[in-house]
Amino acid sequence: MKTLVIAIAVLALLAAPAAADQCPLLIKQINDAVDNRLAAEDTAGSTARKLAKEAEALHKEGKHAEAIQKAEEAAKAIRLKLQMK
Ligand SMILES: [Cu+2]
Repeated sequence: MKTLVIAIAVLALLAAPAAADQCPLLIKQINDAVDNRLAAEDTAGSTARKLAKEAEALHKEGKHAEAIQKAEEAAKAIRLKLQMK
């Protein structure tokens, strides 16, 4: 049991850096997609940008899982499929 707990902790540590550089990539995809929209300042576009900004803030606070969730929400607003690495 103890071994399992340690194994999970090690996995979490290994997963953290991957998640940490995942968020900016997702946020960039959203902002690029909004930039490429014909009417970039439409409602969906500004919603996506707002959510991407929130994702960035969460990422900076080290809350990567929440940042990714926020990025996914942003992508959904503009029907963008995010490329996970
Ligand atoms: Cu992050």
